[in-house]
Amino acid sequence: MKIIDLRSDTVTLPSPEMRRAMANAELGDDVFGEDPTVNRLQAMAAQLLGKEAALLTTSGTQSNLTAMLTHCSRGEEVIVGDESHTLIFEVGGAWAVGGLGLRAIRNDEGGRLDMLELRAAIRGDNEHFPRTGLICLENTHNRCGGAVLNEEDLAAVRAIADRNHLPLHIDGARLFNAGEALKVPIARLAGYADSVCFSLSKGLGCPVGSVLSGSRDFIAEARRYRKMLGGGMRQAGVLAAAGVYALENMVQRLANDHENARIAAEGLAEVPGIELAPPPQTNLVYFTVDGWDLAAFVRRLSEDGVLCFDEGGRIRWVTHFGIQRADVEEAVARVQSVMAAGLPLRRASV
Ligand code: TLP
Repeated sequence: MKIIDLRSDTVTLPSPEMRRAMANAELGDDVFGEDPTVNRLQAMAAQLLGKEAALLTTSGTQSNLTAMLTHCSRGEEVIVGDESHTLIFEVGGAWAVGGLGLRAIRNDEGGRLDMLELRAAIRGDNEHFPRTGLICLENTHNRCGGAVLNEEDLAAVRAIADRNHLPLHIDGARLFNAGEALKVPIARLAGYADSVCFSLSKGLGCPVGSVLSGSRDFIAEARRYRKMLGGGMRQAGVLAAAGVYALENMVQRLANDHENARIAAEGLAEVPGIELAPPPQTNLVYFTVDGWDLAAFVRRLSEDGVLCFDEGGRIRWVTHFGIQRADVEEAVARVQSVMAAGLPLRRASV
């Protein structure tokens, strides 16, 4: 039985061509700034994002924490969405490592910040208050179903940031997916933020890495925090070569992931007892399953070779480089049979 792994786009394995690029990478010591492949990746990323400079980091988590530490001083608050990855899944690094407060305000179902709450959350100049140091957005938004923030959404937050002289950071772990969904170059989306990071290790198919970008001064300072966080990586060109390969070859294919997510969603919507929550905009498909304990449903599906996660009341499927159209069709068929097998029991109990 073929295992269909829909747990995350982080499970992607580097292709033979990407491995070849890694094996042949020209290397140097990146802590001395001497790794030509890292320098090339950073220059490419900065250009794609329309920023002055960029920095290879070990992970999205390290990029976001580095950005927060660089923008803020100890004791300040970072405004984040209450469904944001930074708040929920990054081990509280801002609190623990940075002495920063995370001030959570409501995300709507589209991953946007509630504008009234955002305005109210920005601290006034009063010695009783911590200072607000940064606003963070997430694009695409993981827990809001892979929702895309468009330019209007971004401009609205930028205007508030400007009015309050605050920097804006975008966790763009899946920013290329947003660019693909909106059919705009990612520089247009990045242009609203002072700093932006994107993941190499998700839809782009690299084994490791994330890239943080911003102004030259911001990145110079971010290098120090990356070093503090253990991210000074020496001959990191082995990893950067995968990134260079990905930026040249793996961006176009994200459209397939979105198409496969749409096909999965259409198939799932036909299965009695399954409800999409919400319909997908990119490569993440969330759904609820009527009549099942979700942990039991995930276990049952894994026995049938479909791997996925229960993300707090919803199942998440992620399409990626390792998943073809036939795989999502097969996964839907396996869900259909699990649900059909469950139905007679439920009918009997009515
Ligand atoms: N997300 C992973 C898990 O951590 C949940 C996933 O499977 O989706 N920002 C966003 C929006 C993310 O989705 C992730 C990873 C990160 C940051 C962190 O990236 P890494 O895993 O490289 O630290």
